[in-house]
Amino acid sequence: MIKTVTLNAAVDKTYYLDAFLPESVNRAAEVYAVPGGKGLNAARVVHALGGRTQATGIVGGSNGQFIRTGLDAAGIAHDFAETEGESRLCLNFISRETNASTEVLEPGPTIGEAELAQVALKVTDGLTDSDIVILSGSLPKGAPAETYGKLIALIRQSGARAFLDTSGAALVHGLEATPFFIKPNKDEAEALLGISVRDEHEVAATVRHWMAAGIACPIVTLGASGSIAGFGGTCYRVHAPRIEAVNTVGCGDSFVAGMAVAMRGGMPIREALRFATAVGAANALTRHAGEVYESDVLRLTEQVEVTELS
Ligand code: TA6
Repeated sequence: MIKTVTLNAAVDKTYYLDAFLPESVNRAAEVYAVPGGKGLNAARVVHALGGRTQATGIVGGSNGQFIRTGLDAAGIAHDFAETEGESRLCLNFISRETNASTEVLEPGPTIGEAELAQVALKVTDGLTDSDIVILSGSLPKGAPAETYGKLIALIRQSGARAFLDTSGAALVHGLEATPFFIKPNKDEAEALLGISVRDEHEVAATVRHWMAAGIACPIVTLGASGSIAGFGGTCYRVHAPRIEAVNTVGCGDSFVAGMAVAMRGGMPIREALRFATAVGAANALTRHAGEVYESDVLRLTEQVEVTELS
């Protein structure tokens, strides 16, 4: 089982416009609304890749009901803690003229200790040492910065592997619980370590630092050019395939989902990195966040290069 935890779940609305002009009336040519938030994007991708998944986290109000209904329609199992507030909208405006994407993310509802206690029970319910739990996205208002750290400690007690995809203070405190997998980008890595990282060798040094600290699979993402990953004491340079992106929102979430599916399936690390990188790139070829086609993944996997860094 691959569980996903989205503590600040959203309705993701994507607007395609001929052009996106600030200080003007913009009329959308196309509008899409799907259950969103990084964890739910990851759940959709795990499901699309044939993985067994369950989405949990916190939802509320009519947007929360939309999220539940949307996951039911997609055939994705879910078990959320309910909050009184309204789950947020995350808006993405895409200009057809330039393909530029502008996101506006609402803060979402303020949650309390009761919701956090409820979601902790749902996260650990039935967990075994073969399971993976993906904890993704920003923390909602009211959730202490230590929230992910506490959940990771509970996950580790069950023997399952925790994949953490967040930023800022939530990542700093989450790291203290030694998750199995992290994927900060270069800026987040610099902020975490309080250093400036000039070249790939210095990025690799940060990956080695986190492996030495007990993170089994730390990855620093480098945007369109790929990533530098660590596993089993070895560092790898991963080169992403070149693609014509349609909508890049959700690529990071899809990459995490790909890594979880690969590692849950026992794929060797080089293959897992190629597969997950292809999944992230495949997400950019579709119009919606958290949407991939297996045919794209298979084709793109052949185009991903993984080399060992000495
Ligand atoms: O990564 C894309 C995305 O999941 C969007 O779909 C939107 O839901 C946003 O990120 C939420 O980000 P946050 O960090 O606030 O959880």
